[in-house]
Amino acid sequence: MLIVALYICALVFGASEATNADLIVEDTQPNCPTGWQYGSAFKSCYFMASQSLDWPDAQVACENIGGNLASINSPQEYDFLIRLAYAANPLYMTWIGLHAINNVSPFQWVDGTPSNYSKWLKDQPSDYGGLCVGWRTTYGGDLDGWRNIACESQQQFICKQSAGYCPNGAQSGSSGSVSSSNYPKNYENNLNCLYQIVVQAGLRVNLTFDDFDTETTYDRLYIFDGPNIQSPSLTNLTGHSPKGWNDSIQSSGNSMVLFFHTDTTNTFRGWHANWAAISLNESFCPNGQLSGYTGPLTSPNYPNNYDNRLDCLYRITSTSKLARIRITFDYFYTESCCDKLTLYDGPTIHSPQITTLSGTMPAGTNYTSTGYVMTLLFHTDYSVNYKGFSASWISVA
Ligand SMILES: [Ca+2]
Ligand SMILES: [Ca+2]
Repeated sequence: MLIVALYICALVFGASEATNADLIVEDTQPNCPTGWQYGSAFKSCYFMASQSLDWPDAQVACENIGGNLASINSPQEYDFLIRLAYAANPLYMTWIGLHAINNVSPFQWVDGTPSNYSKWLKDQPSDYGGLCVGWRTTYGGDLDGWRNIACESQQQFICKQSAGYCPNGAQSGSSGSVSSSNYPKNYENNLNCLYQIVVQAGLRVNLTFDDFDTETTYDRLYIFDGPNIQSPSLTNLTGHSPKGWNDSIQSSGNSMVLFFHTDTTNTFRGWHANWAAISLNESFCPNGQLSGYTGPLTSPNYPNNYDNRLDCLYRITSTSKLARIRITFDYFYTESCCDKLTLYDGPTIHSPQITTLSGTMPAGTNYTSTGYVMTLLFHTDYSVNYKGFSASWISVA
């Protein structure tokens, strides 16, 4: 299992091979939330508020729905917005995002955009005006434009936020990478982005994250084991990965789908992962038929990490039929939820179970069979792997 803040334990089912017919990327992404006006030329969404507030409260109200008081950065944007503002508020001032910190500082946009463009009314800004900027939208001639007025004044206001765009989500081939939009800059609010990765039939998708940083609970990446979001869930991820986090997740078939949802407020850096097609045979078990009087037994690849999706069987048979088998672990470390070593008191996994081990154990922990054969099954799930285990077995009386 992947460990990022929250997860749900996922069921893994066999997935059928994806075909091109399955790979229809639906346009799931409206660019703006409901009620906001999309300005495609400005890659922005705008919301004209009907209530009247002072400037600081208006800014907070915009932040609460995912934006800021609007900046106006070009004559084209001015012309686009004046229709929207005038229609809702033809008689009074409308707050925009321009303000000054104090009497001697310049006017600046609250969203941090540069103030290269301005449309002040005649004789504005005034030394006798306030620190916040209202917009008179009664247009025509010199009638419309900006005026600095007292921030305590109650006005209607206009909010702005970046429009949401999903990256091209359809990927195929033998390797590639996927990330949240804008990565490593913050992703947008209101995203519903679909990513589909398809590799050659007979191969699987191995996805390795090197960064994950989203708003815990509210901004979440869902991962599915198949060609669409109806496929079985592998996991879902939200929150902030630990430093140096680097983990992989594998599909059981030749496709994987990711779906990234963000809510209306608070964005973070997002996530980035590389993917590669891997062979179904890449994970393999060592020869598990062990016999004699004594010998070593380790997890596959030890002391390197074991692979995902293993079911490795070990059968230890003592040469002496009067002996019992004692196994002693000098090292044990597996993913505690999901990667398990089960010991059976006999020749098959249908023999009575001695114990199931996962997580960590003190060196020297040992178990003994009642007869001369012990069977072990090492099962690992689709993600997160550690060093595994190192043990020795010996025939005892
Ligand atoms: Ca959010
Ligand atoms: Ca695991």
